[in-house]
Amino acid sequence: MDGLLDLDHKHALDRDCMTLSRHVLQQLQSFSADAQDLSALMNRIGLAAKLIARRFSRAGLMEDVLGFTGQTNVQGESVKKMDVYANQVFISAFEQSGLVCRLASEEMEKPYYIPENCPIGRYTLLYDPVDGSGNIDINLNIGSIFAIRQQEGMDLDGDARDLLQSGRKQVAAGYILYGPSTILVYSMGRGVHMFTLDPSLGEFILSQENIRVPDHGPVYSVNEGNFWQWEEPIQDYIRYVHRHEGYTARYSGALVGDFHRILMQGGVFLYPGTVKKPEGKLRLLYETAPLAYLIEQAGGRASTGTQDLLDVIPDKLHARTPFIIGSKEDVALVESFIREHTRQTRPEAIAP
Ligand code: P6P
Repeated sequence: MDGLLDLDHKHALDRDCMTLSRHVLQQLQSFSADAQDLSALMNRIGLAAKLIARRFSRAGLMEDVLGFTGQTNVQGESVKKMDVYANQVFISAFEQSGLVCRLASEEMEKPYYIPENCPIGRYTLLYDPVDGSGNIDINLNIGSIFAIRQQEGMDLDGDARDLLQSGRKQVAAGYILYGPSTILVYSMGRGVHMFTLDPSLGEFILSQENIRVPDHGPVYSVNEGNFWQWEEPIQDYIRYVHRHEGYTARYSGALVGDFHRILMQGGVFLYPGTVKKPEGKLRLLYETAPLAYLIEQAGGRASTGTQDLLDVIPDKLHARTPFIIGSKEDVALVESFIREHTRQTRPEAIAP
């Protein structure tokens, strides 16, 4: 033996060494300054995830962690203490990083600028720091969603108009799911990859590469309590899955967990518009567009019902979209109900 490990042990060691930052460099097949920046950026997101996971894991034992702040955010939603904490974690993780000039968050009306980063840091981080915060106080799954875009132009007046572009401008996107284990799923346009936090190492270690969503799956995930608020074609789709074998309903009330199930097992998640709110509830730039980027990378689809989600151009930072995402056959089935309804009611609207 020349002092080298046998193959089994070496494979195990290599696996434990496939961290997030190393995987990014492998994905980009480069050690250039740009590649190093993106690797460092993903590593900071991993740090933010670890800090948030740590807080969640001890929330019930610490004072002043759970519950509401008494404030409402730009969305008009009651803000939880964990929302504020997690939002700040991402800001703190990127200060003095030289990587990210701006952060746009569900919790902040305007983008947050990190001036010391701006001359060099050309990236913007868009994120939902805690998605599904209603689940925090009852210890059910929650998530964080993120997208990375390159800053275009100087944004001198600080209104970040260059962010109002389609989701195809995303450089990378992903989410963290705080569940029985903490996992981080991301893509930089070369497939979808999953990392599992190894608490003994304090590292996210690659656990699954090149995830592909099945072309069809049994799950439909939607809040059926909104049934009577939906437009007719969505109601017709729900009646269809009620009457046909092979479908099962799963809905946790937290987008990241519901999406992760669809990514891994197939099926479709819907958050449609309602008569009162035709634009739906979920926000484009830091919820639906990042997940749409991932699902397309995994071989699936995301739609507003009438348009590919990644082609939507927002008119404001916190724009919302109706959301249908998952296996391509299941998304197409939902769209077929919408198209049939349009054919019957507004035939002139159907492209020849
Ligand atoms: P509803 C959580 O508040 C959230 O933003 C998503 O995580 C989730 O998918 C959705 O809203 C749930 O909304 O109306 O079904 O409670």
